Amino acid sequence: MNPRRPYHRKQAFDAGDVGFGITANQLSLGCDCLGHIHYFNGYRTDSKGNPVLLQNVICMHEQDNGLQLKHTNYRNNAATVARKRELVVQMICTVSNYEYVLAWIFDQAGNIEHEVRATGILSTMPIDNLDESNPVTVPWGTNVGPGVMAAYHQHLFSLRIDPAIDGHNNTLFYEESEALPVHKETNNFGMGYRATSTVMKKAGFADLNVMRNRIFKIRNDSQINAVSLKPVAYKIHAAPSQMLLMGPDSFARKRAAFAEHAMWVTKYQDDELYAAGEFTNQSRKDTGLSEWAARPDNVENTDIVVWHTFGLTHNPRPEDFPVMPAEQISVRLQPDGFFTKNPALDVPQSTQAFNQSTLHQEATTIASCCSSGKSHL
Ligand SMILES: [Cu+2]
Repeated sequence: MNPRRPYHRKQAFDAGDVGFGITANQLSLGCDCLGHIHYFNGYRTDSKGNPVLLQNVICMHEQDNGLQLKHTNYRNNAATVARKRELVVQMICTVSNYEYVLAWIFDQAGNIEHEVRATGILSTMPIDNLDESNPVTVPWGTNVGPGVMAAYHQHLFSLRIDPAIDGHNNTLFYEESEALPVHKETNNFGMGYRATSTVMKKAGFADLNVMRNRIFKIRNDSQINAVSLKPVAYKIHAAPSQMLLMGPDSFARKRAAFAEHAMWVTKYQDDELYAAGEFTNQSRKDTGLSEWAARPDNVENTDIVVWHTFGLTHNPRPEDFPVMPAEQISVRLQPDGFFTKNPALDVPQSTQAFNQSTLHQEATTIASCCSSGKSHL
């Protein structure tokens, strides 16, 4: 998003133009994942359509992510505690200067998280900032080194969700929370709030609304949860993000309509897999979501596809250079009345016999270096 020539031409579809398969790292033990690891191979096609084996492009491992649940009975101090153990399925793609680390993370409470990490090396341009008496800065970039400027830019991702919530006939809707009107009989103290639901009946798009806590959910109207008495559903913990900042007449905008709105819903069609259309290389207009979401399709209680646009408005920091600490962003799918109780209740309790934690020996160390032999603790 450097406004000067020739950078106005630099608008990459990292997945569509370059490809995350062809740039996938071949992973190895000890480098990218920790612990007990299984690797999956993959294939890409060469220019003649022949399969080319890519070894170890996907890794699967487990990781500990703190507590899954805990409660201490304050009357007798008895505690129930289970750790949050996650299954991580991960690939890493090197797209020229940048690395994208893409992971699906499954936990034992039914959550499915898609995490993106962006790391690697910033795209930089020369800047004449070497004369300390005449410092040069620009409003659309950050000086990250002597003579080196990194322009502001955005990374926008489209997460395609082809849901089957207890079957393929699903509905996308959003829930908003709002204060109940103060009313002598129903809300005399002004304390209450309620949730309203809006169904996406026709193919199209919608935006997020943090001030109304707008939460998108996918439900199956033919399957009623025995406890909540509402249709079974999964909610989408969207990643609230600024949409594309390029102007309406810019080619990037014409080529990437998906980057204008956070949530899209289309009726399922074979071969509609890529948000900006199948062939993005040197495309002049979007042949993806802008066309598919404009069809007057009913998307209520049918086979739908939900697309979530999220990303990073990345105004570089000097700390992002020369190699960038990973920026992390994630979208989580969470059961919402899909189960009848906490699905992690059968996770074994966390115990010292299993965890084998060890005690930090700080007191001993200090005592041993004290001439008096007394601990300062
Ligand atoms: Cu960036």
